[in-house]
Amino acid sequence: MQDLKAKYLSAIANAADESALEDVRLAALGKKGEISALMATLGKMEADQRKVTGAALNLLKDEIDAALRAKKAALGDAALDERLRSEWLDVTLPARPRRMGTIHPVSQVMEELTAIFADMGFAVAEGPQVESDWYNFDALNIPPEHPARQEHDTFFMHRAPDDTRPPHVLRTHTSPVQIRAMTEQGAPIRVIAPGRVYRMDMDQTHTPMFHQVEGLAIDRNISMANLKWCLEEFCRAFFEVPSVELRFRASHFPFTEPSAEVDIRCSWEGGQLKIGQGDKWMEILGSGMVHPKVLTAAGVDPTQWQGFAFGMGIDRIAMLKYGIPDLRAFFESDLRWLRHYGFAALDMPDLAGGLSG
Ligand code: 2U9
Repeated sequence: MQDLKAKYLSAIANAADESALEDVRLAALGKKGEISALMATLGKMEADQRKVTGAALNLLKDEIDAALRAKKAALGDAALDERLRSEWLDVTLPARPRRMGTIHPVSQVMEELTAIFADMGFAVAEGPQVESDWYNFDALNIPPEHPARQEHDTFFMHRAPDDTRPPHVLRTHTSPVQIRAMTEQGAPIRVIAPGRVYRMDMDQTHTPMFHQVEGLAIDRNISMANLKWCLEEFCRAFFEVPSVELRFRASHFPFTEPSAEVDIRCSWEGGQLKIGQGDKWMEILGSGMVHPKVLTAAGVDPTQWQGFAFGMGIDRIAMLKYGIPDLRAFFESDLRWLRHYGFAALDMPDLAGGLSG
C-alpha cells in the first residue's frame, strides 16, 4: 500500500493537465482501478484481516482522493491564471479616433446646448416629426388662414381622397413638442425641444430640413427679465466668451405676446466674427411670453401660470460658433468635410471642461 500511495501521489503531482489527472483517477479509483480492485478482494478475507486491510485501503483511497482534489483545484487556478495572462485587454487605452468616425457639428452643438440648459434646470423633450395640423398650428394660435399654413411652406403628408383623418404635416417647428409636454406634465415646467424641422425652402441659407431648439419655462411668476437672463447666460456659455450683450427688438409671432427678436453684440473684422464685443448686432433667435391661448390649448390655466419661450436655428449657431461657411455642406455627408469640421467621438461637451474641450 505504501508503494501504491507513493506511485499515485507522484502520478498526481506530475499530471500536467486536467485530462492527465483524470487518467490517474481512473487508474486508481475508477471502477476498474487498482485500488478498487483491491477493495473487491476484501470480501474473500477473514474478518480480522478484512477489518485491518479495509481501514488501510479506505485511508489510502481518501488520501489519493484528497490529493486528486487538491491537484484539480491547483490546475484550475493555473488555467485561470493562464487565461488572465493571455486574454487581457487594456480598457484604459485611448480609442483610435479615425476608426470611430467623428461627431457632426449639429450633434456636437445639440450636446453643448443640452448641457447648458440642463444646468439651468431644463429637461429635454422629444416628439414626432410627423404631426397633426392641430399640434403644429392650431394649438400654437396659428389659424387655418395664417400664411405659415399655406402649402408652399409646409410639407403635407399624402392622404387618399377618401381619408377623413385630419391632415398631418412634417413639423415646421419643434413647438408641438412643448404643447405635448405641457399637456402631459402641466405647469410648472421647464423644457427644451431640440430636433429636426421641415419647411419647403431651398437656397444658400435654407434647407428643406433643418434643426431647431426651442425652450419653454412656465411658472407662476416668470417675466421677460428671466427670459433675458436665461438667453444671456446661454449665449455666454455657448460662445465661450466672458460676457455677451443682447438687444431685444419688438416683433410678432402668433404663439408669443409680447414677442421679441434677439440680437447679439458682435464684430466682423477681416471676415472674422467676434461675439460679445464690437459695434455690430446680429440676430440669433426669437422669443417672447407664451400667448394665453397657447397655454389654454395645452391645458394650462393662463390666469395661474405664465412663462417665456424662445426658438433658434441650431445649424446657424453651429456655423457661427465653428466658422462653417456653407449651410448646405451640413447635409451632404461628405467624409472629408466631416473629418475637417467633426468632433472627436469621445469628448463629450460639459460645462466644467469648457464645452468644446
Ligand atoms: C410654445 C409656445 C411658444 C417658440 C418661439 C421663436 C420665437 C422663433 C425661430 C428662430 C429661428 C424659428 O429656427 S427659426 O427659424 N423661432 O423666432 N420660437 S418664440 O415659441 C413657443 C414654442 C412653444 C408652446
